[in-house]
Amino acid sequence: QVEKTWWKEAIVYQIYPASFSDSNGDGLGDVRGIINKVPYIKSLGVNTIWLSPIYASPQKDMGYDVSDYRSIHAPYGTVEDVQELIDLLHANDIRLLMDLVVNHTSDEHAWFKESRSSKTNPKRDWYIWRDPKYDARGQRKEPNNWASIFGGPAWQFDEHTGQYYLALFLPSQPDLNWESEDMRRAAHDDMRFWLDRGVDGFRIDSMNLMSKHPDLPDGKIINEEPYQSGAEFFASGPRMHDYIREMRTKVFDKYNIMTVGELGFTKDENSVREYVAKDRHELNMLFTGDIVDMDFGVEAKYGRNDFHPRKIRHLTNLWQEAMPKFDGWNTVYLDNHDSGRSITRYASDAPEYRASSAKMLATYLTTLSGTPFLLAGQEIGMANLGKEYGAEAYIDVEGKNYYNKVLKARGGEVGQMGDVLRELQLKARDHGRLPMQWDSSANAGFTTASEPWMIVNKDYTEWNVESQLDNPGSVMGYWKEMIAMRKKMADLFVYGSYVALSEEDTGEMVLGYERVSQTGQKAVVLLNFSDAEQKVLKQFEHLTLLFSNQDESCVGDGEVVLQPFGAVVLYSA
Ligand code: TEU
Repeated sequence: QVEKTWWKEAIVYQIYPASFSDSNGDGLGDVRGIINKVPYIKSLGVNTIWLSPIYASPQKDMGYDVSDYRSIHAPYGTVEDVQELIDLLHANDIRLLMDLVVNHTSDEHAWFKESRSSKTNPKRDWYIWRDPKYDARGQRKEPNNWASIFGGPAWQFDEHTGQYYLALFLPSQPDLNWESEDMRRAAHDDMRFWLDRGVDGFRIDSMNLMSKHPDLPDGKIINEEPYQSGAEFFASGPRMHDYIREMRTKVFDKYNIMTVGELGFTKDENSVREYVAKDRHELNMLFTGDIVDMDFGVEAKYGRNDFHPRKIRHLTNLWQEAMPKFDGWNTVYLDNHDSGRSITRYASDAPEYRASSAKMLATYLTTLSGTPFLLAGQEIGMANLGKEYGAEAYIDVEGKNYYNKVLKARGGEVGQMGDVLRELQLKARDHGRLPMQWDSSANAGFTTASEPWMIVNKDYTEWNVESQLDNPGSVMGYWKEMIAMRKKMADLFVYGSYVALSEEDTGEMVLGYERVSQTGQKAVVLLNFSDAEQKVLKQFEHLTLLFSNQDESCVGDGEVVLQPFGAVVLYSA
């Protein structure tokens, strides 16, 4: 029997602050913009918001480079505005999760400025500093061969003190040294600053990177590149779980909050168990990156690799079946601000299939065990920028770094970059950050400025909130019904057990599973991940149609006919 708690019943709506709603016409979203949209958010039925970082930041990585955890990036607003937002959300029974980015800071954070000022500064060991190495010819080298996740070396040389500092993301995002107790105490204080203001929890950024192997060994050589991943020495390192337990006992346990850890690189069941098994008392839930990586290349995100429904079957079964073994809990998500939109990547954004695809994926997200997370815009079927957009449309640092690296390797021949552009069109982080499409007016009603901070997808004239608001048949109408159903039938859809249907039962293009409640209610969910009709030849006795994104004639005697990207939920009480 699964224990009931509010965070298992949460339905989380992720807001990327720059792109949600601009209240003051400067082209950038802001806190006041979110405040203005609270009635809309409430109308969807979601009960929790995850807000990507809004702290003071030079914005080299869109706020994931924090220069002061206790103040707000001025164009977004003030701490008082955030307090107003928190109070308004609470008055509407909506909770707020903030993004906690404490694996690294900005190089403009006061801590780093002090740390880099001298080798004897008391904050020197708040970051990871090492002496250079020298090769046979006496050339200065990095302390090890690790690559930055955004390209290039993970070490940056600082002339002033003649040492390198570790920066796993951008050079301007130095990694904090969690081995320093003083540093940990300061981070804990900053967490309390927000919890004391009523924040209901944190999505913890790059959580499993906080503990590095103390010897910082060279990473395994896996390709010809000058720098190698090294993740085996910085992901889920030796003291990782101590740091989480300390955070819990010293900070989190004093509040009724929820925690969700972001875990890139940690993909095996046993490691995941250590973070979320109930008896470990660490995190409430986590994001295993694998579900957003299903079409990533073997070595790198932008390597070619097609999505196949078999992958989502494998990962869904893996995590749905794993969690109950250790009384753990998980998230259910397909989209975030770090990649392309799921409709484009895992279903279809072709005009004839787009709405069905959006609804089919909504069915997936709302009928599984785990806390669903949707990215703002998903509820109206927002998709990637189309193929008519060239490389210049992509402004995020991750995709740009990759593009420029390949361009250089190919001698600057822009004409030969078609394959890389295709990868950006699928997976670039820009797609997950597109301005919200509110209506069909200029710039989708996102801003009154003539120049929004980033490109607005021109499909907004057709795909926007206003056109779907009063339309029960729309993608938004479907999401609202699915969310309401999940809440109403929580014993089944939130707390029920999961039983996989095999590929033999459903055919390879259909994902199928059952949910069964304690009292014997049962749902069968069938999702067609292809653009062809699929027949599931199976007798589902006593089951009636509960929900579908296609017309009702789909259930026959001993067969269910799924239209392209069709979704069918059968039910028996
Ligand atoms: O992402 C962590 C991370 O590992 C990313 O590199 C992710 O794998 C990649 O973006 C996929 O394309 C988090 C945040 O979600 C991301 O926005 C930040 O840039 C990053 O941390 C650094 O804070």
